[in-house]
Order: sequence, then C-alpha cells, then structure tokens
Amino acid sequence: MSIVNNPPNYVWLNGSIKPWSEAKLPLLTHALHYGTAVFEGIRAYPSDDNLNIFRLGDHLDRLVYSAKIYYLALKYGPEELTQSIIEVIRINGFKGRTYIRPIVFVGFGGIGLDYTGFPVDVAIVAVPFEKYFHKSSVRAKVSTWRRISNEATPPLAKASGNYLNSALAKQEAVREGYDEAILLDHRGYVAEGTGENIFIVKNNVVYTPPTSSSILIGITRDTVMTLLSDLGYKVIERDIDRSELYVCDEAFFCGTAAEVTPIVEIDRRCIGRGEIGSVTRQVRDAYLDVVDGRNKKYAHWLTPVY
Ligand code: PY5
Repeated sequence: MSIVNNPPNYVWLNGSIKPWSEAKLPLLTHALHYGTAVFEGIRAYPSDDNLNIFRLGDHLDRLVYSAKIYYLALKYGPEELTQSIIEVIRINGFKGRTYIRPIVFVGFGGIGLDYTGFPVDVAIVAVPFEKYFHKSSVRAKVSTWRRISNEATPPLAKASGNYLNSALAKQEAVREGYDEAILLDHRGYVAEGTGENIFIVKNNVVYTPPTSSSILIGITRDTVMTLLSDLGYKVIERDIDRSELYVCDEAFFCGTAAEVTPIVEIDRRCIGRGEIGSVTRQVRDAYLDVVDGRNKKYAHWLTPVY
C-alpha cells in the first residue's frame, strides 16, 4: 500500500463522524496486541457523473462472515454501514478514486485472550487512492513462507492477524528485489499473493486456485471470472503446481487494491513475452470498464455516493 500522505479530515467511529485528530483509541486496544480484527478493502471509482462504490454489498457480506468466524458481534447492519461509508466519503468531499477501509475490532477490555464481553468497535476510514503497485506489471517470487491454513487462522476470513503471514512474505520478496510474493498453501500448491488472488493462462484456458487452497475468496476474483466467461474464456478452478507458474503463457494478480496486474516474471523466469498478455489485457480492460461505470450490464455492482 502506498503511503497516505494526508490523513482524511473525517472518519467514522462507533456510530458517528469524527475529525481525524479526535478519533483516538486506548493503547490497550485488544486488536493492536493480538490482531483481533476483521476488515474490508473497498474501492470507489469516478464515472462520468458520480463516484461509485464497487460491489459494496458483497464486501459487507464478507465483513459479516469474517466477524462471525471470530465471534465478533457487529453492532451495525449492512444498511447502516452502507450509509456510514457514503457519509464518510461525502463529508471528506472525495470525488476521485477512493479506498475505503471498514474495520471491526476488539477494543479495550483487558489483557487476556478471552475477549468475551469486550467492546467490539467499528471504524470506517476512506482515503484518496490510485495505484497499489506503482508499475503496470510486476515481478514475483514464490515465498519461502507458506500461506496460513484453514486449520490455523482461516484465510477466508479477512482478519487483521492473517496479514502477519502476508507481511513476512511481502517483506522477503521486496527485500530480495521483487515486487510481490506468491504463497503456496500448506500442501505446496499455489494459493495467492500477499493481498491478491492469482490467475494463470495456458493455451487460452484460465486457471485459478480453488477456494480450498487457503485463499481469501476475492470479490475481484469473482468479478474477473465473470468477465472472462463473458469474453468467451473457460476458467477452471483447480490446484496449481508451483512449476506450472513457470511455464504458463500469462499470469496476473487481482484484488481490490491491485485491480488486475500482470505478472511478467516469476522466480527469474520470464512469463510469456515478459509483458502483459492478450487475455490479461482483455480482462483488465473489461474490469476497468465495469468499475468506471462504462459497462451497463454490471451497473448493479455500483453504489452511487452523490
Ligand atoms: N487475497 C488476499 C490475501 C487479500 O488481502 C485480498 C485483498 C485479496 C485476495 C483479493 O480480495 P478482493 O478482490 O476481495 O479485494 N486485499 C486487500 C485489498 O484491498 C488489502 C491489500 C493490502 O485489495
């Protein structure tokens, strides 16, 4: 994530809008110590006449099930959260590409791991946000770290603590001169990037790891699968071997922050021609048409802010 130079003027905390400088938390906030929080990463994109939040309902559904896994009782329903997200964007006056981060976290209640009865706080922060990767294609490394598994901390919950695993892999990759890491699951099959799902293309067929391979079930992944089938491509969810990464024709990451980003090198092996491939280009352009509001077929995925 790029550095946010200017914090927003206003945020939302536990039911009301607050100036950034007044939204403060106790140092004994449970989530700070133990990662006991679940969150969402959502984007809003300008169209010709509005700013539209992409697949907000699906992100809020995932927030609800992530919270359920960790026994976090959400005090606000999807409708209230929808209105609050819109309010946060409006009060800050954001009109351009915006990233929205709702987070549900265990607040201050004590030191112990049994957080029964502790407050479950909710915050919403939105910031102007352009590109996640500051380049049009990336070079990746298969991490020496394995993706967390369902038997440990379930990857399908978008839980803050899960990102320690991502952070280790990302730091290793960046310090070794790569842009991103690809994590294998506990069985040794390809899982995902540190904050993205992954797809490969071989002979015009598209493959992506199944939901059982320790991935976050991405909303962009679902969007991309839908758009690829609209484009006439067959998409197969199946286990992918590490070596298949090296011999595929194209590979790309996708996620809310990363959007559709081509991977042009993996473990110092050039992928395809070392530039964005034709399938990736088509699905990337189709994705941007949808989020920017140019494809009316998917207008139902957009929630207007103004
Ligand atoms: N896998 C992981 C581990 C993720 O963190 C993300 C999203 C995805 C897949 C893609 O999910 P979706 O398509 O629903 O966004 N990552 C966040 C994002 O906003 C945070 C990145 C730092 O993209």
